[in-house]
Amino acid sequence: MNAKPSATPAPSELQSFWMPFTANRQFKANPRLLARAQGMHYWTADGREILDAVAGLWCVNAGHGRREITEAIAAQAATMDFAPTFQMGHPIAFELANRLAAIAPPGLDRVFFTNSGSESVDTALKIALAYQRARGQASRTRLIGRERGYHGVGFGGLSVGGIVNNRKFFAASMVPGVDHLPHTLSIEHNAFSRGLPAWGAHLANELERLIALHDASTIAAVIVEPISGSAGVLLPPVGYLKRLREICDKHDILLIFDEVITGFGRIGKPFAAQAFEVTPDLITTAKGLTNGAVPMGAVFASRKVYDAFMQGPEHAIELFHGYTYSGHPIASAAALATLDIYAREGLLTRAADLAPAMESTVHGMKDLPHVIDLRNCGLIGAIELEPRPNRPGTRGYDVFLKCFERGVLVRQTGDIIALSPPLIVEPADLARIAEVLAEAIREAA
Ligand code: PXG
Repeated sequence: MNAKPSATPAPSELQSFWMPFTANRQFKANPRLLARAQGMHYWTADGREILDAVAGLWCVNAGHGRREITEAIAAQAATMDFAPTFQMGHPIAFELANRLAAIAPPGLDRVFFTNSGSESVDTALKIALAYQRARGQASRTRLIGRERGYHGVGFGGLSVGGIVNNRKFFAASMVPGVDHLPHTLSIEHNAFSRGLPAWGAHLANELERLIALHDASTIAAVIVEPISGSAGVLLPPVGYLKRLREICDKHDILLIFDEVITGFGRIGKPFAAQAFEVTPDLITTAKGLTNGAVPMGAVFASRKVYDAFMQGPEHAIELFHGYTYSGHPIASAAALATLDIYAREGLLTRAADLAPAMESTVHGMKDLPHVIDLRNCGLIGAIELEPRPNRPGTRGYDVFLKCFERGVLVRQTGDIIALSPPLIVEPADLARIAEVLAEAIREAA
């Protein structure tokens, strides 16, 4: 029942779609159109096969075109297309929440559904603020994010995020009372580290400095990505996340892990919280939840957080927050089918088995021209290139383009190339990615 790929549109037919995070004029003058996908591959509108080294956009963890997911979507659409979850419910959303609770870190078994990572982040921040108020600590209104953090594009996520281009146009509209930890990338100390870098756990102590400045009684929550993806794969130094947890505990501050990228098996456990053995109070997810097939996000909350809301008169709504499509039946069906595949094929832990192959793939690029750092963890990799004088980002873009022309899709952020292949990737695919990337890097020298 595969839909027919649509014919290649003429340039004049590309004008209406205002594309997200894209150089629209450059793209529309020279479009790269994907028309079909299966397994590890895309096919372009003109029929070229492209090896997907980024799981779409860090989301297609079980590979493309999984029949069980598409069938579940079709069956659910035919059975019940939509049903509200405001003062109503449908069994499949409850079933999904239970299934998610079963793979979550211990205690994080309350699940709030959203439609994207950005919505998950804004939901988690709102839960954190409302939680403090619910437990009688209404002065705790401050949120702490991190430089170079990416938490989506809602005003909350932008405010705690730390990517300057995303923030500067909206500078006057940031959520007030936000401060930022320093990021954890240090090429000076950690270049070419394999896995988590050894230097930098002390950077977590900057949280103590912010607490000393603002006072703990004003701080609601700290939010970080266990591994920053969008900013170019920034890894947590060994011991860093544990230290953040200790400081949050000491000062009774909530810790939120944004696992939109690391969730659902990316680094060898269902969640990074489990891989790094640090349990936050809230976890934000999206992407891999439905294998990217239908938009959906989920926020996992601890019992402590959830129970703080479950007081007062029983007829009262406890949290004034939610989306028309929270727990959408079709998204729920897609997520359940996705979790079945993850379980049957062992995909939530497969990245641990493949991590050594990924590590050698990435670190095999050490001697290529202009490579200034290589980073890896689980099935995430990054190649950082030296920027061209006065033209930052152009070398990275050239490498991205040359890879695409040679049939491999990578993700580029400035002069950093990120890799996050579907978790079904085989060593032969990794070898092909490495070969094409090496050629592209040499050519872009
Ligand atoms: N948090 C994190 C950690 C993310 O990585 C979001 C929130 C927002 O999710 P939505 O679903 O609202 O886009 C993200 C999204 C990239 C890239 O190339 C990464 C994301 C999105 C697009 C591109 O690194 N992450």
